[in-house]
Amino acid sequence: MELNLASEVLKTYGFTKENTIITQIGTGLINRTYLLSPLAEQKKYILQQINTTVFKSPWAIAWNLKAISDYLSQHFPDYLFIKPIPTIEGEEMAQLNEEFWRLLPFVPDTVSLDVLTDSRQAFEAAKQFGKLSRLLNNFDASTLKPTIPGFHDLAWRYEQFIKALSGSSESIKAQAEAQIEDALNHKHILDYYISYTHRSDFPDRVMHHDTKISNVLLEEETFDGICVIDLDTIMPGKFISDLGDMMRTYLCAFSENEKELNRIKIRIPYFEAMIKGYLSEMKAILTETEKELILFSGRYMIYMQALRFLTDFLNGNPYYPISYPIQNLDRAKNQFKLLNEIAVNEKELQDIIEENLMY
Ligand code: GN1
Ligand code: MG
Repeated sequence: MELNLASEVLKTYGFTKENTIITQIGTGLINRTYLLSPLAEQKKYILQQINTTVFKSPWAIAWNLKAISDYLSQHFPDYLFIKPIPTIEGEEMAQLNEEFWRLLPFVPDTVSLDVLTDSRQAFEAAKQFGKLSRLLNNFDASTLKPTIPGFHDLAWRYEQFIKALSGSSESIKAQAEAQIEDALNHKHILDYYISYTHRSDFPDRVMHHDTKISNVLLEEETFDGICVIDLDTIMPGKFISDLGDMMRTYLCAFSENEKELNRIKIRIPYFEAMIKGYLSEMKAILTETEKELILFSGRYMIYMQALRFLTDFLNGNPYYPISYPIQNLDRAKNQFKLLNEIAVNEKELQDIIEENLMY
């Protein structure tokens, strides 16, 4: 972080550059995150710059977090909700010129993982995300603001893809020919989704919208789930967003960046643990329609992410940072392979779901 800016931001929170150690942490693609260790305190903090290209109205994030945190502290005072620490002037965020920063408490004795190495981690993480939605079941989701309009709207993502397709050059399209075909061939996922959206028992709920494993803090020795973090995309959505993104990111031992496609396989025990963890919180409140869509949630999120990577590639990579030119195309390939793995294992996965819905 630029030195001048650093001291301005720190001052807003009552720290100085001289008495605070700052180190960059985190692996997210969107926000920049720093660990702040004031020399005079045991406590540490997380300082994060909000990416305003992605989050065009940062105050919407602050609004949502305040509304949810007020509700939770009134109804579930023991729940650990990581809300921003106000500036010394009492603001929810620090605004410096066009930049937005916020300070969060660092939760000691916890770890955040980048990959799951044990199915129990899938159980613990899924339980944490399920718990957040369960505690907010009676909270009026419509009072929240969309922090990214259309974020998990598959119809909009598909439209963006079609638009990118018509705007890209023949040579780019030739490079992505197979993935474009995959995207078009899987449009039935969108049609299926649309056929459900008007059902009255497919409610908007409060969703986290970014349920990857690094967004759950686990106790560092026992690996018990402690809390969820990265709350910028908490907003109204369908339950398929959270469960689906867990399927997308927990089931394979390799991430969306893996290029060796025969490594993209589904770990069935992780699926089972994830379903058990999520249902341990959500089974009692999911509607019949939602229960029907459990496995579909994975298809929905994996397809959407494949479309997003492919669209970004066709557009010249304005959104997802890349370390080589065709990385977003490779990521799309990876996601289409994962989508195919869901289809290959469908029967077994659906049996697991049904078994766990029964008891
Ligand atoms: C982005 O920055 P990160 O890694 O938390 C993206 C998610 C994608 C993910 C894919 C705001 O999340 O929706 O699933 O990349 N977040 C936003 O890696 O676009
Ligand atoms: Mg995120």
